[in-house]
Formats: sequence, structure tokens, C-alpha cells
Amino acid sequence: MNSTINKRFIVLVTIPVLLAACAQAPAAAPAAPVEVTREVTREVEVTRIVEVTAAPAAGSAAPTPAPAAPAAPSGFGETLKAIKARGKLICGVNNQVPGFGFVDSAGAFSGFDIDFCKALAAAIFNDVNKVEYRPLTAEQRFAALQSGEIDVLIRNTTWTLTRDTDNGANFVATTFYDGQGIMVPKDAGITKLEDLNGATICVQKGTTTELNLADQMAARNVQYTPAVFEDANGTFGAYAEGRCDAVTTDKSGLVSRRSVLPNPDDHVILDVTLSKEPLGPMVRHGDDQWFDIVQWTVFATFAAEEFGISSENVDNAVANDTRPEARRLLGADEKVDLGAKLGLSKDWAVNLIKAVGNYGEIYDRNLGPNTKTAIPRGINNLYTQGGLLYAPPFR
Ligand SMILES: N[C@@H](CCC(=O)N[C@@H](CS)C(=O)NCC(=O)O)C(=O)O
Repeated sequence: MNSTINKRFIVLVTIPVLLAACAQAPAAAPAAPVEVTREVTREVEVTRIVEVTAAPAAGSAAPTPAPAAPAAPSGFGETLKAIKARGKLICGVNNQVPGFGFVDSAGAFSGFDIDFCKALAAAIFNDVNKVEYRPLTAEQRFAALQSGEIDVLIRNTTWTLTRDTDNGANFVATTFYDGQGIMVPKDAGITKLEDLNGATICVQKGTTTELNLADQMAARNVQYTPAVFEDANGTFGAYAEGRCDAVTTDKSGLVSRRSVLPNPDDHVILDVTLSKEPLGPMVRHGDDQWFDIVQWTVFATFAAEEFGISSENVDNAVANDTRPEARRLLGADEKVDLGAKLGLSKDWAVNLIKAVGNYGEIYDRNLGPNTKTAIPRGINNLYTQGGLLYAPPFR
């Protein structure tokens, strides 16, 4: 490695080859065409195996059209105005991660992230159906937000400084505190990152995952070959075929995608966490009203749980709850209209709580113990329960 190379200088040599590098590829599995790119940066030299043609996602919606130009107006109040004029919210989502953002063969979207799109539609229109879901890969998502193709990005996206600045957008809150993990076949005898020396690791393009893996392996001086794919179906499909020794992404993504592997019990998620991955919605720079609407919609779900207000008892709470802050949240205070401050109706929070429930209900519906994607709440609990979820005052 040449330490004098300028930090920003990257050499890319592209050699089209077949996926011969994955020594474990079973003979029956047709290898996807790939290209190998060699990147030389100041810190690391990595050989990447990049799938050229990602396998079409079963049941996935049509490919996302190229971002529309020019960018949608994003000055104060413009986003809500545009959403109301078109009669629906456009939410950028995932369609390949069950429990978070997934589309079934009938075209119905579901998941934890999807429920926050619905919460917004309920806050704006009092109608969860007034949402168009726009499936986006990791690589497409920021351009789609910047160009105005979508109003909000709610797609297991990690909050980082660079994404808050260079992408012309802002994260509004963390809805799921995650960390990156590694999954391996149970019988491989791998228990720690050092056991992956010489391994091929499946990873998705355009993610923090790719970057953290490089950081963590370099810190341990572990040599590995990343096999890089466009989407989750490509990444986990290659892993399922034995074309990689391990697969890495957010632990939530691992739990989710393990649930749809042919034999989920044959795979283990290692007891290591490579990074912090705070996931949450993102909006374009320029429209602070819209930022506030998305942020306080998330906070309303936290606060409702804290107040014990649910989709089941919200009507009763509107009529009978005497706690001043709960009354302000529910638009039941005669003197204060918090909804109006956001450009919404006085009962905006009641409508969203009725439609999708409080944070705990959203969590349990998608990630609770009775789901295939069960994940213990852990730090995704209210601060009153030892977790990190904390809504500022509704005042
Ligand atoms: N949180 C990370 C990773 C998010 C990510 O894209 N994960 C993959 C692997 S589970 C995914 O959701 N893929 C679905 C797709 O692109 O269709 C990030 O924001 O970069």
C-alpha cells in the first residue's frame, strides 16, 4: 500500500470474470456474471467482487424510474402542500426485508418502516391508504430523495454525518437502534471475525455495511474478499447458494433475511457487533415544516406508548385522560392546538395512533415475539424501560 497516495485518489481496474472466486459455489448453482474491481485507497487495498446483473426480486415491484428532474420544491411548507395537492404521500421504502419493508406477491407492503409511512399518511390525511410506496435499493435511495421522487425515505437507513450533509437531506429521529452483524452457516465453526481470515463475505453495495466491514477487518488485520451485490435478494441468494462464507448487514436485516432462508436454523448470527446503526426516516433539506411533521410523528408514537395510549384505548383517552401533556398530544386541550403548529389538524396524533398504534404496537406487530422476525426490544425500548426512546415534551 502506498501511503503517499492522495486520500481521495481511487484506482478502479475492472476485469469481467465469472464468480470463480467463490470456491464454495455448488456446481448446480449458475454463477452470476460479475466484475472484479480493485480499489486502491490510502488506507486499504480491497478486491471487490461485484455482481453486474442483480437477480430480479421475486414479487418485487417494477424498477424505480430514474429520478425526476428538476428537483421538487423543498422550501418551507412546500412538501406538505405538494403531498396534499397530489392526494398521497410518496414513501421511499425497502421491499426485500420482511419485518421492516417487504412487498408480498399481491403487491401489499408491510413492515416496521412501512408503518411509519402509514403513520404519516394518517397524520396528514387520516387515511393510511394514501401512500404510494416506492421500492429503492440502497444505492438508489439518496438520489430519489434529493430529486423529489419521494417525500420521505423510510428504509432501514443509518444516520451518519456524511448522509446528513452530502446527500442534501436530514435524518429526523432514530426509530430503530441497530448494529451490524455477521451471519455464518452453523456448522462452519466460525465464532469471531478472526475466523473469517481468507473468507468471501457477501455484502450489499451502497451501504454503511460495506464500509464498516472494511474498517473492522483492517483493524484486526483479517484478509477477506467482499462479494458485493445490488440488493438483498442478490446478497442473501448468493449466501444461500454457498457462494460466500458469511453475509453481513444490520442485525435486524440478518434476522429478517434468515427467516426466509431455506433452513433458518442452519445459520447463526455471531455474537459480535461491528458498528452502531441508528435507523430512521430522512427528509430533504429545505423544508423545516416537513422535517417537523416527520419528526413529531415519530415522537407521537413514542409519547403514546409512554402515556399508555394505544390504538385500542385512544378514543377513551381523548374523552377521559386528564393528564395535561396527554391532552395536548391528543388535541383534547381547549387552549392549545399543537397540530396547527405543524400545519396539520388538531387530532393528527389521534388519527395516527388509531391507524398504526403507539411505538410498542408497531414494534410488536412487525418484530414482536409472535412474528417470524422476532427481535427482543433491547435498547429499542422507552427510556423509562431502560431503552433509548425518548420524546421531547408535547407542549
Ligand atoms: N443500514 C445500512 C444498510 C441498509 C441496507 O440497505 N441493507 C440491505 C441488506 S438487508 C437492504 O436492506 N437491502 C434491501 C434492498 O436493497 O432491496 C445502511 O443504511 O446503509
